Amino acid sequence: MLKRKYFVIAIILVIVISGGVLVWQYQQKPKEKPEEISVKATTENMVLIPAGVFLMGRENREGWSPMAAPEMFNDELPAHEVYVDAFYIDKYEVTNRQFKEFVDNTGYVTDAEREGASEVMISVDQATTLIQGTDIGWKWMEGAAWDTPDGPSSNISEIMDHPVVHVTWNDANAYAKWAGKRLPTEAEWEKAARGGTNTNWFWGDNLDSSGKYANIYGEHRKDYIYPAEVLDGFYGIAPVGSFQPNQFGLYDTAGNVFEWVADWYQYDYFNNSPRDNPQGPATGTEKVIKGGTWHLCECYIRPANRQPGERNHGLGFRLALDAE
Ligand SMILES: [Ca+2]
Ligand SMILES: [Ca+2]
Repeated sequence: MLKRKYFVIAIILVIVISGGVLVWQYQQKPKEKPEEISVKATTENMVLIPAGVFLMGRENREGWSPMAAPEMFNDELPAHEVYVDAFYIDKYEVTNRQFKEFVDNTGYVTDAEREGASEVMISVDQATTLIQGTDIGWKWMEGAAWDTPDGPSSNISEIMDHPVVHVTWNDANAYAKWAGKRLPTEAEWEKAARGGTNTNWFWGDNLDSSGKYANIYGEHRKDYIYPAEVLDGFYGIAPVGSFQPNQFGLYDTAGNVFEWVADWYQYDYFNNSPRDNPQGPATGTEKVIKGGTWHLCECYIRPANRQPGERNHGLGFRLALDAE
């Protein structure tokens, strides 16, 4: 009888212990990774920029700064030779339509939406910080975000082909990962924007007929009237591809909206940057933006121009992809 009792206890123990082991094993099993939501990267509407060297930064050339003192832009110095591998880059700035597809597919919430506000460019009577010499200025506005770019009562239904704005570097990077691409490095971006030239702008050393190529703020300038051939005809952001492209077939590398690149910003980075495929400083606090924007002057739309960025009404991005 006693033997049988021990046998039953032993069986129960075995059952309990194996049950416990099974539960433990289940708990140890790595949680299944949520499926990465990403679209297949294609090179549609991208241009292949061949490998090779170019002159990065600003040479000492006349003609580029009727609106600003050159010393404001000394982070563009010295001009130096840089080699970059071949890469693809978008012909156009990423549009509201494209960004909406990303948001619709992923449920992504931008930093401006999470924080509830962004910096809007608005007529001077409503602005808190004026853009000198113009009829426009900044206002930190609650409810402004990528899909409400002029504030909470606005929407993007009529401007789906405009570049997306009010996006942070992190927002742009999240979009890039979803698209299976990446932000261009600063060197890649500048090489692409230069279109094979060393001149102040991709069309030459003087403003000349810049209204054909670039959306800047001539329409808002009040204390200086630009020549008619510099005026571009757009008071705000233009649909992407509204102007003549550069020599590589890229649109809006000069103006329309500033564009995020991958690199951290460092004022004197060109003093010690590597020659081959520079990736920017290893660390930093702000990322670089390139190409100028619709609410600033021509100084900012030179390919050499570089500055740290913060999300606002005049800042978007385009993407790059490694060439095989
Ligand atoms: Ca304009
Ligand atoms: Ca641009």
